[in-house]
Amino acid sequence: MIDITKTEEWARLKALSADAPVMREAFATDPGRAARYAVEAAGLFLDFSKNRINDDILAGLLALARAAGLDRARARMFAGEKINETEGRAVLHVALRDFSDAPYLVDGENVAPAVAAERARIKAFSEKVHSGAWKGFSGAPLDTVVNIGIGGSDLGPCMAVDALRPYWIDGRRAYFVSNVDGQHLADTLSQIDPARTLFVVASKTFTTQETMTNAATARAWLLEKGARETDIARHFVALSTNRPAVEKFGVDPANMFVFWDWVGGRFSMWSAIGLSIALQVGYGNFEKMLRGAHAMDAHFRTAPIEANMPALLALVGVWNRNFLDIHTHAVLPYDQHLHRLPAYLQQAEMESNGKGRRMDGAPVSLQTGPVIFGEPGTNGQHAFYQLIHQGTDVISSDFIAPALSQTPLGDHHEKLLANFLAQPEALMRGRTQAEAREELKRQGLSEDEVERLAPHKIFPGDRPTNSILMEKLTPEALGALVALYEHKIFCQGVLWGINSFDQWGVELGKTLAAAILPEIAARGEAKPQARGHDASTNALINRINALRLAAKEE
Ligand code: G6Q
Repeated sequence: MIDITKTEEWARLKALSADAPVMREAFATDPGRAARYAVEAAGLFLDFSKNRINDDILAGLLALARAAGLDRARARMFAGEKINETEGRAVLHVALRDFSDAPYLVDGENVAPAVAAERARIKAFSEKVHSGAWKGFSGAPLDTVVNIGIGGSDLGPCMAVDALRPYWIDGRRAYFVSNVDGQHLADTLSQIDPARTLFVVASKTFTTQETMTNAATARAWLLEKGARETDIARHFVALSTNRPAVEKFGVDPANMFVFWDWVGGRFSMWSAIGLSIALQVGYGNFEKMLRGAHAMDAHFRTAPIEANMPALLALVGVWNRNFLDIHTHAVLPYDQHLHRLPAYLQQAEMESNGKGRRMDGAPVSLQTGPVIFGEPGTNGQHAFYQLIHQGTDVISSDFIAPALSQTPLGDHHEKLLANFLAQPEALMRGRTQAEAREELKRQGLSEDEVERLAPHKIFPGDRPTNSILMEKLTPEALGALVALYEHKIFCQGVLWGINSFDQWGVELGKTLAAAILPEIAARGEAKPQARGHDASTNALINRINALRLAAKEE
């Protein structure tokens, strides 16, 4: 495979980066820039003009995409080729949200009919729960869902359920338990009525320690609360690819919803993993979310790279990361219902592109995925934006907002939007020393005070942002937004020459935790001294065990 950093295209961009435009000047001299550096697709509008780019740089980035074979890679993904080479898997989450008759081939077999059949099962099951035909052990209908899953089997549905709050079915509640910290499950169980609760055990592998532990405890709790063994089938469903493990756990296979190995965990909320979404907002709205994602897929698949929203978002990200050396990227949704989107994208981006090896196993010779973090605006403004505006590290940001609120309340939304617009403007413009002085003078400060305070009031500006605007946060818009990021992540992985679809980096800690588990003293039992780890880990284990034993003696 080619080393992209050795190409002429890379060298050209390197040369251009030495003279990257200053945005304030670029906007002053080029009024057409906002219109040129914007794209619309699937109900979303992306303005990427507040980046340190110009026509030459954009042309250079498009040439880089060609050199990296982005067109071809995109076609290979949609064709079901095994582009997740280290796991030998196709990557076809796009098939989950296609309602046409288009075939999606995996190993020569069209998987579309199986996808449609599983969606029909999800629809039928959600409707049975909603109508009250599906009853719990006391004969009462189930109005509460507890989704037990972690990582890709938690973050997507949890984020989407919050995002679609205005679409919640009256009287229904969905909880999400992920952490193996028993407090998470205990806190949830303390709020719910066992007779009215459906546990949705979401695990692709059905072997994940956290999920299996939580599911077993929830099962025992239900039995303790009056259910019999024979009632478990009415209160537990499983979302998984591992039928034998589901059966072994005791879930009736009739209550298992399946997906496939070509659906990566962090790309799985469109599959059976989305059952909790359908249960909370209705299958119709779940389907609308899928259709919104498909609209973005159709755009991504067919639009030329120079007019392709995910590809352009990816390319400006590459520019910022590799040529302007920006290592942190903030996701800032100006919509309270998107408060879990930054957490969702932390996983989507960092687990996908936090890699140091190329697809062929060689070390990369460039910087890959940036650190992703974020909070909803305006909250973040009163917290960490200080560093984004005036810190010594330059951070790029995505600002996301709906033009219309789902729940208009006085002038709240106008105020929210004013902030959504003001922050990127401020980050782009900054404030010069002369402007800082002017402002202080206007406030009537003495010359001395003006001189003393002016340096603190300078904003360097020139800090890159993207603005993503939608009409309203509908299920369709949410689907399109998430698909936009999925494809952006894919494009960046192609440019960086890495496999965005594996996650070997999560393995080592799991292995070590399994080794340590038997060394943690069960409450009240003396344990031998921990050995065989580094001195720090040994000492921490011994200290924990001492604290646990002392607590028993009290
Ligand atoms: C996602 C990751 C990871 C995974 C969890 C849960 O891409 O693979 O976050 O989703 O580890 O795995 P299970 O669904 O198998 O329990």
